[in-house]
Amino acid sequence: MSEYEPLTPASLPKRLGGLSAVADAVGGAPEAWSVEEVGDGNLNLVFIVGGSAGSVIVKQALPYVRLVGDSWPLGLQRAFFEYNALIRQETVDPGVVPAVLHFDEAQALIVMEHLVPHIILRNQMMAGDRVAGLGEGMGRFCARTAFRCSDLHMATDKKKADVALFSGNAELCDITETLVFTDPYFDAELNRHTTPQLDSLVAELRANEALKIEAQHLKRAFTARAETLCHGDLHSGSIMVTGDSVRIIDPEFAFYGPMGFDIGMLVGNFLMAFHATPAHVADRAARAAYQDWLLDVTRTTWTSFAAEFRTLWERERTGILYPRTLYEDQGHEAASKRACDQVLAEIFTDLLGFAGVEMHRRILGLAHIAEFDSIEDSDIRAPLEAKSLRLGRDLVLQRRNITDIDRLLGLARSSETGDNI
Ligand code: SR1
Ligand code: MG
Repeated sequence: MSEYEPLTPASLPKRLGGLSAVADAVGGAPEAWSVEEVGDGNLNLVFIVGGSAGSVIVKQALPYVRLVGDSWPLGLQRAFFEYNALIRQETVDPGVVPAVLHFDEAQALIVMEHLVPHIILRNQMMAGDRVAGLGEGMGRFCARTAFRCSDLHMATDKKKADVALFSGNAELCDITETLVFTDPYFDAELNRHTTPQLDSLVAELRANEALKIEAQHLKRAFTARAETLCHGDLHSGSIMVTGDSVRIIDPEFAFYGPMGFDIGMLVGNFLMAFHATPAHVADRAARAAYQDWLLDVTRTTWTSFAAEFRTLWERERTGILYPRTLYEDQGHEAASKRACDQVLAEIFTDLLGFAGVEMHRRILGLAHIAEFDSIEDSDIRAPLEAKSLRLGRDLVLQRRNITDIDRLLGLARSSETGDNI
């Protein structure tokens, strides 16, 4: 195989059956393999391939945006960036991402571990089911990738080479730059929202000049601050879980960006799940308990991030930034801790802003989330979406004044009261 050709369930066994990495993991004769296309994301083909020994996932990029169709062409190189992100994430936080079994750049395909019996976190949350260790695991992953892929830890030549490599993922960055930071704030062609119920709130947000300025400040951080390797699309559809296991998938949007980007997107998704819960958990007491749990996960995600980041700051600060020669080696341990606190405070501020724009784009832009879109009755959906829109606005505008996680959770709780659009 050299010239790119999309796989089909019928062609896959013949085309991949000769690869030992695949054949050994699947087992049996390729003609006997079961192949199912299960891609429900916005961009790619995803196949589950099963045989006598087990199963694997085959993910292949399509030359267009699947969500929109071939009217939106998209390069195939994202598979290369996803592969490169996966192998780095495996190094900095082993066991969290699926193992890569085979990568074919020309076919834009990755064969990887099939995570069984994991399901997408978004579906788990819509069912009102908990995941033990979710906040701890996600905070740790975000801290490890943020720290270990940055100038706090890496040799600067290697870090700069990675900045150069991932700067090639320009097409996918362009999607985020457009769909997250710009389109929600004007009447862009691909936008959609719950109408007519949200029309006046949407008009109010788009008329908010301060909000548009802040959204562009955040976009400038996204484009200019090549601090660390970000997953790039860390929402609840990029996380697979069981009741007590957390795995992270789909880093095709990987890029070098601000340390608060991934954790901010993630927190935005937890807060939207919090607002959507009344539509998915019928029993009043169970609903309140589940919303408490979501806020607890939000808290733990941040506290676990901060704790891990502090540990890495003490133990693994081997890069060019805040060198020990300036602090610990001079007996200035307190200054080193102060510097770490200041970096964490800056990350927290960014987190709030990125959470806010994520909440806006999932309600106003092209790519929505199932928590809201699956609510068929728009009179039920709209007030819940309005809560996320308002909280998102407050996070973007007030982020420099929201200095700790308790204040964020307090704002989330007060955004939950009242049913007005
Ligand atoms: C056109 S792609 C739309 C969205 O899907 C991906 O999962 C990213 O979130 C992107 O913004
Ligand atoms: Mg994805």
